[in-house]
Amino acid sequence: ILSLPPCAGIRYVRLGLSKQDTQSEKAYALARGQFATLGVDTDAALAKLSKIPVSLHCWQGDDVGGFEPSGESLGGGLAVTGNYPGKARTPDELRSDAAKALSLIPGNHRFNLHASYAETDGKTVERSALEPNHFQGWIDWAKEQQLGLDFNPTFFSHPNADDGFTLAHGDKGIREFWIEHGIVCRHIGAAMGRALGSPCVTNVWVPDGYKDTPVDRHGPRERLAKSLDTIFAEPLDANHILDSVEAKLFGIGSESYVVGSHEFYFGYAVANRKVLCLDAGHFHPTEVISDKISSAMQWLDRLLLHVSRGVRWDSDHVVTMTDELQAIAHELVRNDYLGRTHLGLDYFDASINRVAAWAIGTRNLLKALLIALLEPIDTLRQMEQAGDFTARLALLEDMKLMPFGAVWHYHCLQQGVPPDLNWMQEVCRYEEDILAKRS
Ligand code: RNT
Ligand code: ZN
Repeated sequence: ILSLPPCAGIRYVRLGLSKQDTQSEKAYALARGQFATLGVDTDAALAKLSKIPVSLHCWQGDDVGGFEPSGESLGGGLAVTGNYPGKARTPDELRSDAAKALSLIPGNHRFNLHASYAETDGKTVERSALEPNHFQGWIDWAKEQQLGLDFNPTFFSHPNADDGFTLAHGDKGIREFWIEHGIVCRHIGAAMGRALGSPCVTNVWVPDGYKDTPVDRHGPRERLAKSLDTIFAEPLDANHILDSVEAKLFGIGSESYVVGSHEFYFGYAVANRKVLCLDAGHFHPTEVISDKISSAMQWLDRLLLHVSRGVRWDSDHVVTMTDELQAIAHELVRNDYLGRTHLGLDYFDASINRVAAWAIGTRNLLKALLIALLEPIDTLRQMEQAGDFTARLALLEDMKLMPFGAVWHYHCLQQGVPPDLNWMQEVCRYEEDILAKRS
């Protein structure tokens, strides 16, 4: 056992379902019949599912490290735990790992980059001086892989962020450095969107906040608002870039006060017609974003979701098939919000194989969307409108054991992607051939 790679692929291979694959058409036909009885068209659901892009976050592949020559350690109150071998050390390794993950995920997706993943040929380029050409390698790769790109300025892991403040910093010079970073990143995002023919969601998240109780809660928020106004001052083509802003309740080192709170950014996004980013891990543990989506959508044109899984705190665990994940998917489908919602993932787990982490989280989000697309929503609505809450509850519960798995299995095979119990072998092989050889 000790000589096996950590992935223990040999044991997993035995779970392969080659026999069931040959019966998947039959299983799908049965499932299709069962859903049809409820008035649900499985073929239509799969056609819709195959068109929903998910933005895979580059930072799961290297523990939010990035490739700056200075190699600053992770800051901004973000923490990645674990030391699973094989983390990507170069942009090429990260691209190769991401391509492997994408080959295990049905559909056409996007890739979400941070400014700290610039390719500068080993030269130090200040964050305030980054240019689109520092991301040409990513743009070329995205073209080749037929991916859209999304982008984020990096307001952490930098000496100018060491005292916990960036855009809300009390020092004008430091504030201006970060404002400049925000401005150059919008141009980079727009260049990505132009090159790839698909708007690049460029998301601003800053860590600014205090560990302990401040006496001035107003000043930093006023400074943040002004900094954002300056960053967003130049109008850019919405066909190339969509600006979004992301709130947080607290972080490590900003337990008592976060400048960019939910109320702050909700107001900012409404007042300035920005995209609001809701991160599932950024609220009180009993608060859920699934209940915020339909409120936010009354006032906003578009949302960005950072689909994540908080465990006790904003721990960014791999997305699993939780009630909340399903609730999020139901909200998007039931209310027809998919066209106005950008789906991104945001978690970082270094204790497991990182390619598997991408595949597990993305596949789960797609499965949750599939479950939502297979809901007999018209029937449920009629029950609700008629005040028949007993029937509504009964049908919602009866739906839970419907044969979603057969539909998903068929979908994976149709899309040329290994189905459940078959994809992990690919990860194991990749680990043995590629990841295990990295020091
Ligand atoms: C941090 C935010 C933010 C980051 C990424 C790396 O709490 O969730 O989205 O996770 O920008
Ligand atoms: Zn996030």
